[in-house]
Amino acid sequence: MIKDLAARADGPVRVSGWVEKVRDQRYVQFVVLRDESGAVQLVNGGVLREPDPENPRSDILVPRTQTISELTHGTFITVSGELQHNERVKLGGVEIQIDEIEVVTRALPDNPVAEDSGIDVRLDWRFLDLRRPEQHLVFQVQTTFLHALRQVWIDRGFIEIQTPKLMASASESRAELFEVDYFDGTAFLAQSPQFFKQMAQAAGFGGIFEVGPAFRADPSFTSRHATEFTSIDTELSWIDSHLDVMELHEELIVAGVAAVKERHGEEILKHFGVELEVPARPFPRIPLAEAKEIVKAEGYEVPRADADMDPEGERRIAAHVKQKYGSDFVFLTDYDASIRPFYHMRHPENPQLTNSYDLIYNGTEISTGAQREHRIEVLEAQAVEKGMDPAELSFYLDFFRYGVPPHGGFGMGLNRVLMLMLQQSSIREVTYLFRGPNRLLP
Ligand code: AMO
Repeated sequence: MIKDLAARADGPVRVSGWVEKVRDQRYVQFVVLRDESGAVQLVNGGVLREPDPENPRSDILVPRTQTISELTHGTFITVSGELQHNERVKLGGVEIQIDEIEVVTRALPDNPVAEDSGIDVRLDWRFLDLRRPEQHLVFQVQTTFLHALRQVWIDRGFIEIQTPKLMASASESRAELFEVDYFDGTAFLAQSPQFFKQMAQAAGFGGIFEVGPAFRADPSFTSRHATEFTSIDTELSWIDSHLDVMELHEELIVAGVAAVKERHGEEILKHFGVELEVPARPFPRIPLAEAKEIVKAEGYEVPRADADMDPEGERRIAAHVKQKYGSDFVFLTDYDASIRPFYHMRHPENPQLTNSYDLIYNGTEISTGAQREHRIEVLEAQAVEKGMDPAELSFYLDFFRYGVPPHGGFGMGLNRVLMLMLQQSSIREVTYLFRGPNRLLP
């Protein structure tokens, strides 16, 4: 790998990578070669443009000179040569004097992605766009973040599950539901593993987690919505209330952000100008009604009093929390039952409210969590109250007819977490292949 070259002694080396730049001068040629680990300068000295009858090697040198002149950006080459340490070389303090060059796969000269290309062009040519070092960093961060979360779950003895993405019913709401032909009938793409992660509680698994795709037929073109996204889900048994879920949530977030900061903090600062902060626990917690009052007092009224926070409200409460408590995270709690799904447990003292929360990160919702209703009679009544047909949900309701412990969990959009952590303008920037209402390719 190119990044290891600086630690090696001078001598023969063989490297492969993409041509980033060619500087073709009269007597010397320079090539910047990049692989996924970094970049190095290649040098072709003693350039001869014409065969020289006085120089017996010129017949070798001339073809190589020409090969290098014709290298296009993005061409993949393998080079053998002499590694030399040279402090004056800005790129890693080493360079390679080329002995032999092999063109492995040639790139067309008209690279469609330029420095200033718009997001749609970049997504059309995502494989070229992803070659940029900052894009590699996004997915290195994602890998580290998920690894840190997995470590927490594994240390706690949680079990990883994979739930089906083809379902016979909706999992969140009838709106935003993708239907697919399924032999002689219809199937629906899973909007969330909600029902199946709760099934694991009825099965006695205790703590479980899943990182997998979720689908929403959401026609909006906002910066935070995709029609397919990666959902981080967890569920655990034997909780007293949603407060236990929130504690696990905090532990996971702190572990994830700390691991990312430790491993990629400097690179994140360099490429995105973001100084990552590991949040202090506990995160501030504000009941939704109070949060609306706070932003109202500061001059912004959330359009509908009986609705969730809107994006502007989220930004404003986050700014308030940042200023007052110095936290990038805030839990909004005590959501009204009218705006929560039927499976959320209601407050023991005030059945108008639910034992649920949203987690806001840098001004945008990243997660919803709750204690679930585990008493079948109550659950059934809540489903009916929401206009649902218990017969259609019988497979799910059956989980609660044979003994199930109190439990709760949350779902968190991985793409949103990355967008907000790296302070990117859209989840398109941090999704490997974005899917939206008008994007199914590549
Ligand atoms: P909810 O519907 O709030 O809750 O989704 C959880 C989180 O998933 C992410 N998310 C999305 N990300 C990108 N594009 C979308 N269209 C999109 N929709 C949702 C968000 C959101 O906070 N079953 C519950 C979770 C639970 O209670 O365990 C659920 O799905 O980050």
